[in-house]
Amino acid sequence: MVVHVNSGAHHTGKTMDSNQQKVEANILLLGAEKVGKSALTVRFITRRFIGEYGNIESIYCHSDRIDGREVCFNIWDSSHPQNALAAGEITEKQLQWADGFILVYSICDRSSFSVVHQQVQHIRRCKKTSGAFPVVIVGNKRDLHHRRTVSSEEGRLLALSADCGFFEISAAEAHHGVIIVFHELLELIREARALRKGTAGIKNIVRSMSAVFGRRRAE
Ligand SMILES: Nc1nc2c(ncn2[C@@H]2O[C@H](COP(=O)(O)OP(=O)(O)OP(=O)(O)O)[C@@H](O)[C@H]2O)c(=O)[nH]1
Ligand SMILES: [Mg+2]
Repeated sequence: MVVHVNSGAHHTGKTMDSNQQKVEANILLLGAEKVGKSALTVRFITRRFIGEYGNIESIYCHSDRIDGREVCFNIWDSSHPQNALAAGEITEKQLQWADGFILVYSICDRSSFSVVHQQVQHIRRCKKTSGAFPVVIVGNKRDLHHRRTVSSEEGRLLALSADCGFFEISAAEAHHGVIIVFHELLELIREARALRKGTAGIKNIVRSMSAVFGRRRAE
């Protein structure tokens, strides 16, 4: 079950991304169990770290003003499937819903890094998301660096090889790193939209040109 929660002003307008208009972004948080998906989400929305979050799957709507523009974040804080065989699995519904992904692992939990590895491969294989589809990989629990089992280099290398953003943060320790993660993903989403728009524009020009020249040749 997915619970919908509103935070701040609620928006029902459709997604727009031209000057001074409202921007809406659907962000899906994925990753293994207990890596801090809910901690990141709650930190971003409330600026607080409350310690325990349960494992309720929710979609939060959170409004913000960034560079004078109104932004509505729809954040799906997913729960990881209990079934080990389904580890790394992303449902069709999630793929269709999301504009961008935050893939979270814990730097002290090697198996959670493997899950992110599988998830990033799954996303890159998917038809809808092939090409410039925004993903940010997050190594969480940086405050527990004395228990680290995944090096920063491994995380950075995975992100580089899959064309993703990468950050190591501590949702427990600081609010700032979490904000940067969400804002970076928003930026990538906006770039991807602009790219798709540009490609669509070029396709239309080519279509009209071939219609004109095709007709002339036939005359
Ligand atoms: N030390 C430390 N603990 C953290 C950090 N982020 C989350 N935790 C703790 O890790 C545990 C799991 O955090 P959650 O946010 O519930 O993790 P989750 O990925 O949402 O877990 P599920 O929804 O059950 O899959 C909790 O005890 C948190 O307090 C962090 O940055 N540092
Ligand atoms: Mg959770």
